[in-house]
Amino acid sequence: MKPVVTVTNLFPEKALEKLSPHCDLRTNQTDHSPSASDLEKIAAESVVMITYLSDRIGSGIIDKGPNLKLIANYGAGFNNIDVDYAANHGIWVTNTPGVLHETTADLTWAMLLGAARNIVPAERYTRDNRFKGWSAKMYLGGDVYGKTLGVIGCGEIGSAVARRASGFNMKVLYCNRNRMAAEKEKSLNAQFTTLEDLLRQSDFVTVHAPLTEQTKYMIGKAQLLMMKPTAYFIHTARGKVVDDAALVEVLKEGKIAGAALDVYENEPALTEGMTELENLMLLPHIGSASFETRDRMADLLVDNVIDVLGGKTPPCLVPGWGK
Ligand code: 8YV
Repeated sequence: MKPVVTVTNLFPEKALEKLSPHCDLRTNQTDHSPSASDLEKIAAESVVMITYLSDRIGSGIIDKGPNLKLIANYGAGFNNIDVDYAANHGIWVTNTPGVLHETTADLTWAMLLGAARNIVPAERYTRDNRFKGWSAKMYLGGDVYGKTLGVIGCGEIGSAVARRASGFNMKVLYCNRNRMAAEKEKSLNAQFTTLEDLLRQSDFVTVHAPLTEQTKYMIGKAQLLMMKPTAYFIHTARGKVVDDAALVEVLKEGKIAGAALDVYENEPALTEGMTELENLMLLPHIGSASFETRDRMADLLVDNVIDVLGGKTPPCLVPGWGK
């Protein structure tokens, strides 16, 4: 009998083809995440679960999987999984590092430029046939070139965002749990600073910290109010790093110029007031959503699954597993 591998959501065909000779492959080719009780059933029959950020894999689900060997998360983030509980039960947890940072950095820049130059409201205005003549004050935004970029969390994605700033001749500030090596700082032309200094000095603040006990709600009203009134706030990391209600308040009160979000505190639900704000761009968590990157993520994930099915330790164990 081949080991059961279950994919809980849509997965690239090519990767499914690569995986299928190695296992009894069960797929859910819909974009509906399974309910908690369906996840329990999947855990009960699977040796490997291929999961998504929308699947909450806590102790209750893990307890239902006597044969579970691997939870392979399709993404770099893995805060949806109780990693310690899985590790204590001898279950590997993997993610997909090293393959999606450039794509997520591209989206971050699209959001930054879009927020600064009112791209979404201006496009809507034009599409709605409201453009009846040029006006010198129509959709004025903020300059990007030569300004200061503040990167909160300078891992793979934050670094890729910082690297792009040289093309815009920007000063780059960053804060991180650990300071980067001098060589890396030099190559990114980035200066290490405190969160407070970064917030006070930056024209664009972009968040790339993972969601952990330490980073939960690290950006609340007090932090947002440290920002310049002309500054923009970009967030493509994980919802609960930022207090969304506080962000809505400061945007409504005009305390900062604008914001762009790809992730939400209670995803997919939006916080009240968000949709009424013209100075807030809202995207549906598409940081890694390019054809090439989703294929790369799937391919890497499948390699990890094949290794585990072959009795090997997977190469992409999540940081902190078993610590
Ligand atoms: C994925 C992400 O789309 O990698 C991450 O952490 O947020 C996105 O790239 C998501 O994880 C899919 O499960």
